[in-house]
Amino acid sequence: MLIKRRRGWELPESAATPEAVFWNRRAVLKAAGFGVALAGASALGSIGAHSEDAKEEVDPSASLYPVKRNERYALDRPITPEEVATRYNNYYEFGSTKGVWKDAQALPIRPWTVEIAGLVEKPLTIAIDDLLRQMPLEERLYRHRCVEAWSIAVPYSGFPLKALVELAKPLGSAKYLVMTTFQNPDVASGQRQFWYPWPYTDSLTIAEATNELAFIATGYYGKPIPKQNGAPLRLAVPWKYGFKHVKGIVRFSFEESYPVSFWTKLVESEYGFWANVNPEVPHPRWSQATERVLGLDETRPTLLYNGYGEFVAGLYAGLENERLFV
Ligand SMILES: Nc1nc2c(c(=O)[nH]1)N[C@H]1C(S)=C(S)[C@@H](COP(=O)(O)O)O[C@H]1N2
Ligand SMILES: [Mo]
Repeated sequence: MLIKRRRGWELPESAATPEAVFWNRRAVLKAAGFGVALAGASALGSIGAHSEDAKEEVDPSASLYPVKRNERYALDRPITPEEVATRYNNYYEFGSTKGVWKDAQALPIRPWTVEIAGLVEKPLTIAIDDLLRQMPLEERLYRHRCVEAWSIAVPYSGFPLKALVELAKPLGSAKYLVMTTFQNPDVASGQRQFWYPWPYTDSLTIAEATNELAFIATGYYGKPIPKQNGAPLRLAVPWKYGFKHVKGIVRFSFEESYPVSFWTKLVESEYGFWANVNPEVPHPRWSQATERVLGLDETRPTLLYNGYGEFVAGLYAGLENERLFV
């Protein structure tokens, strides 16, 4: 199994702010070139960089980052330390504990193809690096609120989901966008647990998918997004609970109706389709009024739509009788 080693060009996080890490990395990469950086990793690492490890380390999208930050999406709290956001994860394909980051390193993320299918003018299968070249990349700071009542605030890089919808050209009959995670039980031990309804899926309405906030994250903290956070691409819809944020996406399918999602299949009473954040609507087993902010020793009041009402509340006008919040 692969063990995470610090790359040669990374400073210890404790020695620098995230921004300093970010700029130092740029400078080192530019001056030294990637090959030298890898040699550094092998010298530092306890495991030699034999060819298999080296392949694993070189993400072909690394040179795309960092990308320019879009300042329209501001935070009301500090950015969560990177070592917290990348070491406390939900990714049931690799187990049900928060420490799945180690096991997630076994997932191969190249080659990786994304299928655009269903009710579209032109179904398409595209390699992730070709898709990245076509999409308008930017960085956004988003809050992320898990239904388990913890939250983080993180810099995602990626592109608006709307850009992918425009590439797909859905037919008028398409009402939902269904996203599906990879299926690879050889490397994802959780997928050998037959009582889970693999593969992981979740869906949005087309109106939600084309809302400006709906984002496909391909980078994290100014670098390619780590495997445990959903590499090479994952959804970010910050007004909804975390379980809607499908990781490791292999398929975007435009449909007239949506399939029952992974979590809804497991516990229908606890995880519905809309899953919008609302402090006043408790989970059947706990309150959603407050959240534990990871990395800060702090509890904060949870905000309606996770604080993104100005962007998304209009999506739900006329749907007041639906189960919008659990
Ligand atoms: N494929 C897949 N996607 C997933 C999950 C999962 O188990 N499998 N967990 C979800 C949940 S509950 C949360 S809170 C977020 C966590 O994202 P993070 O680990 O990057 O913070 O991923 C979501 N996406
Ligand atoms: Mo979650």
